[in-house]
Amino acid sequence: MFIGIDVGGPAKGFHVALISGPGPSPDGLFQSKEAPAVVEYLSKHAASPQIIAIDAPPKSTRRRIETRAAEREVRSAGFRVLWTPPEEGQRQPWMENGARLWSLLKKAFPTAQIVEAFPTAASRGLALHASASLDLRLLTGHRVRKHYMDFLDAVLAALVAKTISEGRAGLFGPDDELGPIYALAAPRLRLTLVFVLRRDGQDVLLGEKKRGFGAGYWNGFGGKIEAGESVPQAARRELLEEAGIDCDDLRARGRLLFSFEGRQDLMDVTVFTGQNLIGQPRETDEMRPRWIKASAIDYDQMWPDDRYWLPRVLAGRDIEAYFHLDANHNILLHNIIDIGP
Ligand code: 6U4
Repeated sequence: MFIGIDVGGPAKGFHVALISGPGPSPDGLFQSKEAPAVVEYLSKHAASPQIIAIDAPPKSTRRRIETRAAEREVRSAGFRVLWTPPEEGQRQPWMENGARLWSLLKKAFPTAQIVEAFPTAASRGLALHASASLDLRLLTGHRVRKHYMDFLDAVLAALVAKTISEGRAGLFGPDDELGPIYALAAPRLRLTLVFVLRRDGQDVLLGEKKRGFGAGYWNGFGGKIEAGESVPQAARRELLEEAGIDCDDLRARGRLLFSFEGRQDLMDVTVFTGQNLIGQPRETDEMRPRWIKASAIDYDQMWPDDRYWLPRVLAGRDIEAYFHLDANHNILLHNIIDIGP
């Protein structure tokens, strides 16, 4: 039996998800504002839990002067963390709630492994090799809609618990003073992709990729971010290497996440546009550049996801998108969000 618990402040309380079957789907949800009620519920319905994953630290403050190692690692993986405050700092009510729950659960279930989880990571692609189906009948009850997001985080925490038992969970900060943080971590490859525009965006510089990943497709210019490089620095370096030009007004337009069927890792691409071209585009070993009318782009010659998101970027919108592709580059799942301006 695997249990995930989402911890909120006094108003929201605790959201609990149980996974008791062999699959990755929850079969029980529970909510209460009181930590003892959670223990009582679990004692009745989860008599021998193997792993309990809680999305709050075991203590609401830390002793050391520096921030927690596990939180720093989660942060450097690109995720927003809420820092555990130092002892003399301002305690956060949800962390106090969490610490109370941790100590009650340790007493009630001395043989269970109790861990800290980072479930909200699903939204940034940490959970890409995990999927669960949620039986919508579990969401019955006229007030439950208010709790959807918290239940989803509880389900994700329960999935973290299950993934730990399978040896597949990501572990951040093994030597952290309060213990490590577990997440459904997929290793990621950080990449850039630049579209240079001309005539106020009427023309866009595309290139035919001559070799390597995506060879044969027309695309913008970009590649892997190297160690020690910022994302915009990498974008300019790749533009120079692949098209022989520089651009000094690159602006990030969004983030694309790609995963592939049968592969664990994730491509995390930051997309830029710019207009201040320095130099003349020229063919390189990697790319054959050409100015194309934005209104006449042949999307059949590009990655199949491009038709979904590139028109938005060229129209000046900022986006976030996720695509899951099979080995033949068919899109199996997608999710596009217009984030402005
Ligand atoms: P090497 O060959 O190691 O120098 P590098 O130039 O560092 O490679 P590369 O060319 O493999 O990296 O980078 C892949 C490029 O393809 C990046 O600009 C991102 C882009 N890309 C990857 N998947 C894409 C997709 N599904 N749709 C898209 N661009 C994609 O439009």
